[in-house]
Amino acid sequence: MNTKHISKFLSLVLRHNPDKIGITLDEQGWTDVDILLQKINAQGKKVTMDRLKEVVATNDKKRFAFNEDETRIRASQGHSIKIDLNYEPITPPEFLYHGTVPKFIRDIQKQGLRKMSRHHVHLSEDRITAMRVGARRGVPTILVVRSGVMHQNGHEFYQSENNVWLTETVPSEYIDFKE
Ligand code: HQG
Repeated sequence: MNTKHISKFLSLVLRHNPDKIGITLDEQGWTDVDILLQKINAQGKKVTMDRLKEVVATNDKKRFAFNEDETRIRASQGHSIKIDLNYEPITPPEFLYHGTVPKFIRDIQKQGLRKMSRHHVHLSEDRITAMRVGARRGVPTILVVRSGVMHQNGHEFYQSENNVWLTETVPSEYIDFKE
C-alpha cells in the first residue's frame, strides 16, 4: 500500500471502524501497535513497523500519534466512535476559523456550527488551514469565530495534538459571516 492508502486505512480503523479488522480501542482511542500491524497484515495489506512509523511521521496533518515507547497508537482527532481523547480545556486565541461551503451557511446562521458526526466542531488557527478544510467540499467560505468571547462566556475549548481546535458547538452569535 502506498502512504496515502495506509493513512486512509488508519483513519478508518482508528477513528470510525476498528471492528473492520477486529481491533479494539481503549477509552482514549489507543490501540496496541503489534496487534494493529498483525491485523492489517492478516488482511493481505503489507505494513511493517518501519513503514507505520514513516506514515505517522510524514502524515500531512499529523493525524496519528504513538505513545512514548511506540507500543500504542491513536488518531489525534476526527473520531466518530465514542472515545474520550482526554484533552485538557485550554484558553483559545481571540479568533479561530472554520472553512465550509456556501450551501451550509443558511443552516449555520440558524443553528450555529454543529459537530455533525464528529465529537466536536473543528476550528483552525489560521485562515489558510480553514480554507483547505472548506475546499474539501467545494469553493470554500471562511467563518470567523469569536473564540475569545465564547471562552469568557463559559464555552470550553480543547486543542488536539495536531493543533486542531475543538469545541462542543458554536452558537451563531459568535460567528462573523461577512468574510
Ligand atoms: C458543516 C478534516 C449545516 C461544516 C478537516 C462542515 C478538518 C453544518 C460539515 C476536520 C452545520 C461537517 C473537520 C450546520 C456545521 N448546518 N452544516 N448547523 N454546522 N456544518 O467533516 O470541519 O482529514 O465533520 O461546516 O481537515 O469540515 O479528517 O467537519 O462542512 O480538520 O483529519 O458540516 O476533518 O480533517 O463536516 O472537518 P466535517 P469539518 P481530517
